[in-house]
Amino acid sequence: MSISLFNLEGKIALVTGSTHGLGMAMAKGLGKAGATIIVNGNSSQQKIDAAVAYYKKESINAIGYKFNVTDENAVIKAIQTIEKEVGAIDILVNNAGIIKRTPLEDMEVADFKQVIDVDLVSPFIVSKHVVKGMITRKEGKIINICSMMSELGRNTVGAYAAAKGGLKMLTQNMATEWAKHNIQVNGIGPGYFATSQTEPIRVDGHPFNDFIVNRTPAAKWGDPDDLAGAAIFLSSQASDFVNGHVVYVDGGILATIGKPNNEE
Ligand code: GCO
Repeated sequence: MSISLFNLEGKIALVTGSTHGLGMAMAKGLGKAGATIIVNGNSSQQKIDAAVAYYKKESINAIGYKFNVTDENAVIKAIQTIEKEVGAIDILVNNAGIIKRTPLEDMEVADFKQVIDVDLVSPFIVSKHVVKGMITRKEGKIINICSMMSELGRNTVGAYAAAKGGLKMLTQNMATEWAKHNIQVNGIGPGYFATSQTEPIRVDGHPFNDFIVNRTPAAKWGDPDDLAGAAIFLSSQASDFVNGHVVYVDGGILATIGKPNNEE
């Protein structure tokens, strides 16, 4: 098998929310495979600059752009600037996302809408404006970062599950509409990973920590670097006939109904 199938030399990848966590881990993987990384965040320029410095220390070519992925005008402006200053975007990873853990009956409508806005509407907004260039060039890769919650519900994450379930179907529809332009749209569904987002439910002694380790056949939380392979595969020539799939990187958790606590 020629290793060039997975080579991303000369490609430009925009990874939204890539200043930390899973977005940074996937962007690092794409960078190590040769892609130039467009680093995005919306919190502070300082965080973006620190992330760019990290990528460069890893010998990855990276440039940072601060913009809010939920603001269509900001997205249009940012994509125009990126394509002028860096070049055409070959790979888009819609990773930016938030979660709010609240029982649905207690959740404010504004909070529900904000989760939907960031986790579902923004992948539509960014994809809509990046795909125009991909259609012109008849080539492109879009990866939507879905979740276990694209398949399963869990107490207190109803808004997030609704968004991520919708993102799975949006991925299938993007694949349906854009495959004829040689654009492959797929998803990555992370299982439970050790990140700042899961820190509140992972701290030692938290019941959820033991639950996940017991519920996951691999018997551990994922390491963000475990996502790099799926990101490289779905960004490379190796996936040129793969459309509309969500690749779950979850240690087997979705494959099983789990086991009794006292069973090995
Ligand atoms: C939670 C977690 C999950 C994971 C991930 C699973 O509260 O259940 O935050 O949502 O972060 O999305 O795929």
